[in-house]
Amino acid sequence: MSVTALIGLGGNLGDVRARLATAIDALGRVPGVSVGARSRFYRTPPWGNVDQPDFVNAAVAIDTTMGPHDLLDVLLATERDFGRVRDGERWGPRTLDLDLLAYGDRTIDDERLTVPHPRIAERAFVLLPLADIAPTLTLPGIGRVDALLGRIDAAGCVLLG
Ligand code: PH2
Ligand code: MG
Ligand code: MG
Repeated sequence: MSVTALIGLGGNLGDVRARLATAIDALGRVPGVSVGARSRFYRTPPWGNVDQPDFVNAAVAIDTTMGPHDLLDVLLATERDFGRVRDGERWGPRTLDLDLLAYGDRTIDDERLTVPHPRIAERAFVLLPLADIAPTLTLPGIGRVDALLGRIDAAGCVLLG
């Protein structure tokens, strides 16, 4: 049985766009993971801590036979493989961030994982790429991607050609 999971990708240190593309390829080589739809890439203003470089963000759909927590472990390991250092600074600069946005239609809330990602509805940098790959998806407890995107200000986010 495989489940479609949605992963949000981002980063703002170094050549992020190339790194995100390489990270997507690396995810596709993980046993039990196959990469489906990929969004375009967006340059987005930093959210949270605004005193840092712009981000590049994207999203991918994967089909996976892995459970959500094993998948989280894969995402964290992939972040480390691509130079991510967790220094405790919340919302600070990073080489690669891989967020599990949704896991099928499941809602999960435990000490390791909150799915769907709790701040999706506020974040153009998540919703814009998500709308490329799953505009009509309803995120359980949150809403439909295209409707959510219609409610927030995505000005300042730029599609990268
Ligand atoms: N990620 C954050 C904090 N702020 N801002 C943008 N534009 N894009 C991000 O991916 C991002 C952010 C924490 O994960
Ligand atoms: Mg994040
Ligand atoms: Mg993260």
